[in-house]
Amino acid sequence: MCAVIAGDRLRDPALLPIARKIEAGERLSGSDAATLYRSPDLLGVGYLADAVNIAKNGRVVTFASNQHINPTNVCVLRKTCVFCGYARLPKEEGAYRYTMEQVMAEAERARDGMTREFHIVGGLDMQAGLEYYTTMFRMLKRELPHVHIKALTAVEIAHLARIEKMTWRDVLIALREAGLDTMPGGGAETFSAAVREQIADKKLGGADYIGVHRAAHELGIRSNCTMLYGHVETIEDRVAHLTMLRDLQDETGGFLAFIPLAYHPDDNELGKKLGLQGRTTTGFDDLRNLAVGRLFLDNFQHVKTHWIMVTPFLSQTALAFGVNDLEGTVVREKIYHAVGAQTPQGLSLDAILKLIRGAQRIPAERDSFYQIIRRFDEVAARPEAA
Ligand code: V47
Ligand code: SF4
Repeated sequence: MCAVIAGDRLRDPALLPIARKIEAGERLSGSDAATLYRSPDLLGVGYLADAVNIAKNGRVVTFASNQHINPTNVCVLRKTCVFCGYARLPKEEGAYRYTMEQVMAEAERARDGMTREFHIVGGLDMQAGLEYYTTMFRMLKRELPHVHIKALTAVEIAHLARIEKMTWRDVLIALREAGLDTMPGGGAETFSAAVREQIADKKLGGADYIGVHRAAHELGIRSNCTMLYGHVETIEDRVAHLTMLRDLQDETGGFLAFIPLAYHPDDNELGKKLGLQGRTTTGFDDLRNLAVGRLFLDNFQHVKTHWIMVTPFLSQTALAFGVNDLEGTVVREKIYHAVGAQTPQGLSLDAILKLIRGAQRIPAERDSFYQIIRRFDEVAARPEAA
C-alpha cells in the first residue's frame, strides 16, 4: 500500500515489525498501537504515518471554510462533565440560548463570505428540543441553501431522543428532513467507563456514542469522530477507544474523519483537580495522537488536526505526521476559548494557505464530504516562504 519504507529511518527496533506490517498492507493490532504510543522515536512514528498518508491522499492538504454556531450553552450535565468550561445552568451568569433571530444574525455572515458549512453544537438544554433544531435548520436552509449543516453530536441526539421520547433513529430522520447533512464527532471524550466515571459521569457512554453514529450511518448520514486525550486516560484507554472507532468504520464506512482533541485544563473543574491549570498537552503527545490515529485507523481516509486546540504552528507540523486536513477558517469559536485556548478565533484563507505551503504541501479547499472544490497549486512551496 505504501511507498517503500526505509528501515534505517527508524531508530526504535520495536517499530520495524510494525513498518513491515504497514508495507505488507496488514492491519495493526492493539499492541502495535500501544508500541507506537510508547516508542521514544516520535520521528519514526511520524515517518510511518506520513508514508501512509501520502499513499492515501498524496501531498494535498484540505481545509473547509466553516463557521461554528453554538446556539445554547445551557446544559443539564454542567456539574458532571468536569472538563467542560463552556456549559452553564439555566439561571447561572453567562447562560444563553439564541432565538432564531440571533442564530440568523450569526449565520448572516455566511451570505457573502466563503463559508460553506455551519458546525452547530451546544449544551443539553431542556428548553431546546427537537422543534428548536428543526426550525433552526429549516430557516438556515431556506435563507442560505448553499451552506452544509454539520450539527449535533451523538450526545445531543441522544438527549433529544430522551426528552422527546423518541428513538435515536426517528430523531435523526426528523433532523435530516429539516436539513441536517452530517454530524460532527464531539462528545466521544475517551470511551473507557473508568475514565468517563472521572470526567463525564452522566454522559452518554462509549457504546451508545457508537450506537448513535451507527444509526446515523445506516440512514446515510455521515459523521466525524473524536477522542479527547491528555487528561486521566491511559494508553490502553486510547487504544480501546480507537479500536471501537475502527470496528464501526469496518461495519458502516460512515466516518469521514478522525479528529483527536487535546484537553485544555483552564477554567474547568478537572484542570483544577489535576493541578494542570496553564499546562496544556505537549507537542510530542499531540503529534503522536495524530500519527497513531493515521496508522491504526487504516479504514479512515481523513485525519484532521484541530489548530484551535493545538495552535496553528503545531497543526502545520502535524502535516508531516499523517494529517491531511486542517480544521477550517472557523468564525468565532467559543467552546475552546471558554477553557483557555489562546489561539485566534478564526484563521483567514491567506493564513491557512501559508501554513500548508510552508509545510511543502498543496492546499485545497474541500466541501463537507471532502470533495475538492479548488486547489491552490500556483505558488510552488519554498522553505523561505514558510
Ligand atoms: O466533545 C470540551 C471537547 C468537543 C474541552 O467533527 C474540550 O468536525 C479540550 O468535537 N479541552 C466538541 N476539549 C468539539 C468537537 C469538534 C471540534 C472540531 C471539529 C469537529 C468535527 C468536532 O470539545 C467535546 C469535547 O471533547 N471539549 N471541553 C476542554 N476543556
Ligand atoms: Fe454539556 Fe457537552 Fe459541556 Fe458536557 S461537554 S457539560 S454535555 S456542553
